[in-house]
Amino acid sequence: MNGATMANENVSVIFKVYCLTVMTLVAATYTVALRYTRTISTEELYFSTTAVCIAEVIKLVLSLGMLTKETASLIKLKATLQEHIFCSPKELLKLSVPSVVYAVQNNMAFIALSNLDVAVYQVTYQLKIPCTALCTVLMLNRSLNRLQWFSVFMLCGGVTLVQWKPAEATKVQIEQNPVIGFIAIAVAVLCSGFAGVYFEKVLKSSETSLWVRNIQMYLSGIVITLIGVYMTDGERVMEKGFFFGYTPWVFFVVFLASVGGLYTSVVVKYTDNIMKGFSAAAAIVLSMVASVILFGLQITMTFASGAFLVCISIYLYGLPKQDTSRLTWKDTNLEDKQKLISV
Ligand code: NCC
Repeated sequence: MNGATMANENVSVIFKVYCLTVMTLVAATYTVALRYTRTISTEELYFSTTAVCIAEVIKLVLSLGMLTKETASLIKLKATLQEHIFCSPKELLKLSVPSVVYAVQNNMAFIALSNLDVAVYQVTYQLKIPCTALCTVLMLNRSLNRLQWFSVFMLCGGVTLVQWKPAEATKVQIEQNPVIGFIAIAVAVLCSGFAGVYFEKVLKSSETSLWVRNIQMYLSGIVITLIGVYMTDGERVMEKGFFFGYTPWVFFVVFLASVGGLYTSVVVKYTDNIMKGFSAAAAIVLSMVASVILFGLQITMTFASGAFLVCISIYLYGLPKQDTSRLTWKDTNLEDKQKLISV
C-alpha cells in the first residue's frame, strides 16, 4: 500500500465532503466575482496577469505554512526544504509542467470571463468533465467501462442544465468578443484536464507530501506567471505599477483564486480528478436544494431535469465495475443476459 492510499483511508468522509463543498462554493463565487471585476469599469481595469501571479505567491506562502504545521519542527522543515526544493532540480522541473499549463489556464479564465457571460462560461466549462476522464484513462492507465463513460457525459449534460440561466440582462461597459471567449474556454478545458491529471499522477506516485508538491509547483508558477506579466503587460505595468486598478474586489478575487487552488489540491489528494467533477456537481445540486428549502428559491424545469441527470450519473458511475463490453448476447447465460438488459 503506498502513502497516498494510506492517507486516503485515514481521512474521514466528513473532511472530504467539507473540502469538496468549500471548493465548489469558492469556485462559484470566484467566477462571478472575477466577471464583475472585468466588466464594471473600462478605465481603471487592472492587469489580470498580475492577479494570476499574486495568487501563486499567496498559495506558496500558505503551502509553506501548512508544511511548517505538518513537519512540526523548524529543523525538520529545513531538512524537508533542503531535500525536496534546494537539492531536487529534477522534481522542480517535473512540477513546472503543470505550472505552465495551469498558468495558461488561469489566464484563460480571465480572458473568457472578460468576453462571455458567467452562465455561458460555466455551462461551456463543463466540457472539462469528459476531458478529465479522457486524460485519466490515457495518463493514469485507469479504465472506464461503457457505463461509466455514459455517466460522465450524462453528468456533463446534467450540470449544464443545472447551471442553465437566461443570458445576463445587465449591459456591460466593455467590448466583448464571444469568439475569443470560446477559444479561451476550449484552451482552459484542455489545460484543466491535463494539468489536473498530471498533478494527481505525480502526487500519488510517491509519498512526498502534498504541501511539498504544491511548493514545487508554485515556485515555478511564480516565475512563469511573472514571464506572462512581462510579455503581455510589461510596458504598461512598468508605467502604471503592478497593482494598478486593484480594488477590494480584485483582492477578493485573488484571495478566492488562492484558497480555491489549495482546496482543489486537497480534494485531488483524497479523491481524484473525476470524483472532483462528480462531487462538485453534487455540491451544486445540493446547494440549490438547500436554497429551495431555506430561501424558497423557485425550481425550474431545466434545473429539475439537470439535477435528475446528475443524480442518475453519480449512481451509474458508482455501480460496481463489470466489463459488459466483452459480453455478447449469443454466448451469455441467463444471468448475464439479465445484466446486459439492466445496463
Ligand atoms: O478548473 P480547475 O478547477 O480544474 O482548475 C484547478 C485550479 O486549481 C489550481 N490548483 C490545482 C492544483 C494544485 N495543486 N494547486 C492549485 O492551485 C490551479 O491553479 C487552477 O486554478 C473545477 O474543477 O471546476 C475547478 O475550477 C476552478 C475555477 O473555478 C475554474 O478554473 C474557472 O476559472 C476552481 N478554482 C477556484 O475556484 C479558484 C477550482 O477550485 C475547481
